[in-house]
Amino acid sequence: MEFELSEELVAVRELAREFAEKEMGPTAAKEDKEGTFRKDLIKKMGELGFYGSVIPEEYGGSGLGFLAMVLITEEIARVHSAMRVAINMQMGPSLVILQFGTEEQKKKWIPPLVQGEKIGCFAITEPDAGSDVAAMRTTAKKEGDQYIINGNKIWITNAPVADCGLVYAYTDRSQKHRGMTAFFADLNQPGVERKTLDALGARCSPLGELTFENFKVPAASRLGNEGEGFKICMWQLNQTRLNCAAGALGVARAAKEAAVNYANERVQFGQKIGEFQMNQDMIAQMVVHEEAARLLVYRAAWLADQKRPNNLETSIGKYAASEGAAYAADAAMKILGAYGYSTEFPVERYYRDAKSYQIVEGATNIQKMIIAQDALGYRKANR
Ligand code: GRA
Repeated sequence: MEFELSEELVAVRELAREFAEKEMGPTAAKEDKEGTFRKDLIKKMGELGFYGSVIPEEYGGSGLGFLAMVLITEEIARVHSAMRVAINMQMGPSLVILQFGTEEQKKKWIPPLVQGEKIGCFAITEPDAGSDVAAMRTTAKKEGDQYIINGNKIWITNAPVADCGLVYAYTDRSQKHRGMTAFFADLNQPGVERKTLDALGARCSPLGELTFENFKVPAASRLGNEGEGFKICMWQLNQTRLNCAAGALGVARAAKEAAVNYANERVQFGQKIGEFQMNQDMIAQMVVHEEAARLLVYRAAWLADQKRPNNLETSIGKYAASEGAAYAADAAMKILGAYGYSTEFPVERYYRDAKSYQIVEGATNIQKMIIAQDALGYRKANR
């Protein structure tokens, strides 16, 4: 078993770390308070190749792989978790088009997504379809050489700003999940209404609703065949889930670093508070949760780079990393006390951002369900 990263991967990680610390660190807190959308940074990250590590060179990527994507994502999330989300919005749609799209779709959409020139998104969730993806109500009706899409998507990252995105809808509801179809649509067209929504964390990552009212998309924007949408969606979630897992690692690490630094400086009752065993207990748990999660997330990425199934391993990694991040942020707040609770210091941001990882891309209970049902032999996760 090899635990060393290649020189190339170490260099990619350094590049992402330096970029995050220099270009995001100084302004992350202010932007978070104001909910600033940094389109310029999204472009810069594209230019540095942060979205293209899983995309072959012929479509503008570097082909470095999933482990590279995980390393980049962790470094960005450690400094500015909301900006990690941007990686998923550019990379996720690109990967789905690469896997299921026609040559024309690949050439048209992947390069501008990977470069950060067009802002991407994916529209799965609806008011009555969160964990239960198949319960969605959006429909796409074929009329001649186009589809007419009607429905309402909610909690969609980048809804207020996306140029284009994956849209999942039913072409035949009577077929249940086998009647769902995937589209990659230009969203700057009539029939798309947007509404911005606020949230507790990741406040620089625009969130909102997309309402489709007789939204006409050319039949050529369908991905795969009619009825393949659910399968495509599950495939997509397996990729984008890995990015979330890596983001959670970054937040866990940031919270641990803040707790360790503070415990080494703060003196109470005549000694550094790191000397108190109850704080050591929390620091030990933070370290172990984070390191265990990191190995699990790296393993899931490594499997993807070996072109081997990794649905189970991704769910295990995402569960461990998001719970690890939530534990670390909670413990850091206990160690920092009022300085943790204060909006003048970064730990409260880690705390708010950490919560998102227990919810997005399959909530913790969905990951547990996938893992347990696999272990019990009810439903294989890697199929
Ligand atoms: O036998 P079949 O042909 O009918 O196929 C079944 C199954 O084999 C069918 O789907 C197939 N399938 C899969 N195929 C390939 C299921 N899972 C997979 C897979 N991983 N790969 C139906 O299967 P089923 O198991 O009966 O489906 P279900 O019970 O309806 O749903 C499964 C499940 C609950 C796991 C699924 O719906 C799910 O993952 N839900 C969570 C939804 C989620 O993750 N939403 C994320 C929203 S987007 C987001 O959060 C953006 C965040 C952005 C950011 O922060 O980066």
